[in-house]
Amino acid sequence: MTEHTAPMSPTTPGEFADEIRKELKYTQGVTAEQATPADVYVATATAVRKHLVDSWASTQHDMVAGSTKAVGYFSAEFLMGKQLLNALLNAGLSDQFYDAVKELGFDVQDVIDSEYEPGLGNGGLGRLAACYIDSLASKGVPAFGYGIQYRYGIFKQEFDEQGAQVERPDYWLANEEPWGHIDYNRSQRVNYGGSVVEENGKKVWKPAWSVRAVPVDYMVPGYASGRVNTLRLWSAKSYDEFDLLAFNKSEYVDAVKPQVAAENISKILYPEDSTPQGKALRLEQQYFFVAASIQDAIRVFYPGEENPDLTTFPSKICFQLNDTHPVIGIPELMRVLIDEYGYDWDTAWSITNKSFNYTCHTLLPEALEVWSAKLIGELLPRHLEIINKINEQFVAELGTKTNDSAKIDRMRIVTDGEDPQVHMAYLATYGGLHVNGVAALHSQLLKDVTLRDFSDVYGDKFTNVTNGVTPRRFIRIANPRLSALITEGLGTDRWLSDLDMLEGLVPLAKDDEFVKKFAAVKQANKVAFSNYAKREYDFDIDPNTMVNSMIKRLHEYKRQSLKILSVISQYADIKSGKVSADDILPRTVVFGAKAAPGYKMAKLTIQLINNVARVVNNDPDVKGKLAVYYPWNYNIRLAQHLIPATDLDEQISQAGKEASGTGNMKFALNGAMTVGTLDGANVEIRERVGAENFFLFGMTVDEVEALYAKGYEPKSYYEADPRLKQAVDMVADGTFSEGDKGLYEPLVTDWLNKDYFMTLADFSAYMDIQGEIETLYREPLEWSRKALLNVANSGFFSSDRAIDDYLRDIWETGPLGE
Ligand code: TH1
Repeated sequence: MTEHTAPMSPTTPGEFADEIRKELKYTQGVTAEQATPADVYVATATAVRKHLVDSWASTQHDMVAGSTKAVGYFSAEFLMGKQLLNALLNAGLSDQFYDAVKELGFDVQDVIDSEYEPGLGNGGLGRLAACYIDSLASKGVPAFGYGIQYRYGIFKQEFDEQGAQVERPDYWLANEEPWGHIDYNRSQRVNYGGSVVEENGKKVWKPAWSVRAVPVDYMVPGYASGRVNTLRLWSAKSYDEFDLLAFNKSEYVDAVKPQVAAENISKILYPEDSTPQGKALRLEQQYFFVAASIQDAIRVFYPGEENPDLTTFPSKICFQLNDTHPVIGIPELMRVLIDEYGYDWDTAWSITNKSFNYTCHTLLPEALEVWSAKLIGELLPRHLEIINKINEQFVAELGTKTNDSAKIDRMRIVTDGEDPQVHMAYLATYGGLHVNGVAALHSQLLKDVTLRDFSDVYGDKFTNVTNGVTPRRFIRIANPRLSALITEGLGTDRWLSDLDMLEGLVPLAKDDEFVKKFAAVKQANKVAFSNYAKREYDFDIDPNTMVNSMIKRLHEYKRQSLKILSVISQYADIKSGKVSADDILPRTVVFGAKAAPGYKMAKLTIQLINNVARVVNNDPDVKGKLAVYYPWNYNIRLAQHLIPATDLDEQISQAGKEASGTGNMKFALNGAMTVGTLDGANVEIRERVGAENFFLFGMTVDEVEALYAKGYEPKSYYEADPRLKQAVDMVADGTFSEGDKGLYEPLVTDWLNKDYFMTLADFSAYMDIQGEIETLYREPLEWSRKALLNVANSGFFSSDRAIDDYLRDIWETGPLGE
């Protein structure tokens, strides 16, 4: 496809209004007069889907008929965000939609707001999967996203009277959900439990129970590609008891028990980020979607074939493992090939090895999934046998490559001893062709530290793909004002599918008039955000202050505590009169973050932030100078509103802990300046936008390592910097807990005695750079010029570029028909 702008559908606004009316009448059963905005939303969604259906069918047809290898993106999370505006944009119906809805007598915002945001992911990893399937479709690469349609997504976050996080279930399917198409006729059986017996010299798995995996299909329309891919999310349903009895030959009551459990499999998303839970249900989920997806891929690419030649499988589709969550797919494909299609071990291994690639998203060793062999054996006995055999083969192979037996021992996929454990990252590294990290620094650290032994032996497998984000959602839809200005500056909107074109804005950074327009866009976005925050949260945000945002999961390594300690210090300085009123740069600090429900320190940090906000915002002494807001339930929608309005973005994790980050990219692309450490993709952002356009502070990875080695004593930093001492003391003395000195005791004790992520060690540097930030902000034109250079030089961080990297270095495929 060579067309660059979204193909404008020939549909006129009047015709589109008629289509919506028709859906209201024939699908919803209401007239336009009776309809609510929610009805209009559903009718519009149904109408848009009809515009996409032909391209969807032809994409699938061309994929199966053609010879272009497809990509199967296996991910336990897809954090899609709302679908309506994205579908309209890619169907070329955005303008028609606005006019049609007005013609029908509705408010466009009300219609858009009627869509409930699906929360089928925790954070960056799930959102990355959503950006990648958008880019795959926009490039015309045949691809499936494969995952789980959880009935409950990430919890809804509320704050109680004390400012503590309360989790509420997110039953997102309570209302009509017009995007997912349930396809009962293409369901798959997924088996669990039981035992393995030998029959005629063959291993035969006799499972104890099974689940029906029903696909729910979501169209993934490409931007300006004419292609529509599929996101296939599996939903667990039980088989009826008759079927079960025939299958299981057990007693009725015993028989239905597991079937109740069956539907639990896709019931809830684990609200964990970076720290896996090791629960049996989680493994059931992982196997559930992976097993269904592998069967599905065989069905799709060998339609109706009894005895398909699966040696061609790796030329039809390759699977990307989004972190370790789908790694059980490796032994599953082995099982399918050997047990169901009769291939010998070596042939099966050769097919499997070519079919998988693995992306690692973390550096925290404790975050690499490890399953007890006992648990795997109970749930998937045949898979445990296969994993053990893979391990034997692996250890033997290692013996030919190294004499270092200690190293071989460290690398075992299945550990030795009483209670053997299975290392999923090791299985993925050995079982697939490529392993990649998600930013240059991260990929380097994977090779040097986390997977060092593996990179010694299998160095060729290791590569980097720096993450990216989709400019359609995160610039075009989130920031229409900036999009219009970019298009004006470049004289075309082709940048939306070729983001490197943003470089064309570099010369315009010298043009004061253009820079002023850019500043005006930011100001208008801040006003819009202030209105949004008023409407949604009843916050009174002053759009004439610097908007300073920190949005991401709440995690100690991300160091929200560093930010809040600095806010406290600033508050103390204003109150004590240490800084004069004229010297204060008015600032609004906005946090957005959910904490895993069982993560005590993270939850206490939330409570601290909320109470700092309460104290600061109610203190007349700092009014107009400093304000702190914590909109609850941070999600994609809030991100889309806040990012375009942000002046200063916080990326302040301890160096060596954030694998990449993707929020950092979204902010840079929307013209925020970043204050950050040399961590994750910050390193590459700074390289590209220029060191002079990035506020760098803090220790490097090497300095962090050296300090750990030397023995880190956080208390010495507390004693050395009076600003830090004062801030910590205020947390301890009850200033933010109505005098209760016990509330934050666990936080204070940790800071002073352990502080594993070295918040205290980086505090002084962080405070010192605030001066630089404020000096620049007082020069609005210079600030905006630098912010514009952030936009102009961040085209690299498009998910389209990331997908190009995957296509070239990992998948070795490309657009359909090329
Ligand atoms: C995140 C990483 O923390 C982040 O740095 C990165 O930008 C993002 O992935 C996308 O690559 C991760 N999210 C999870 C979630 C789970 C387990 C591990 C990670 S790493 C459940």
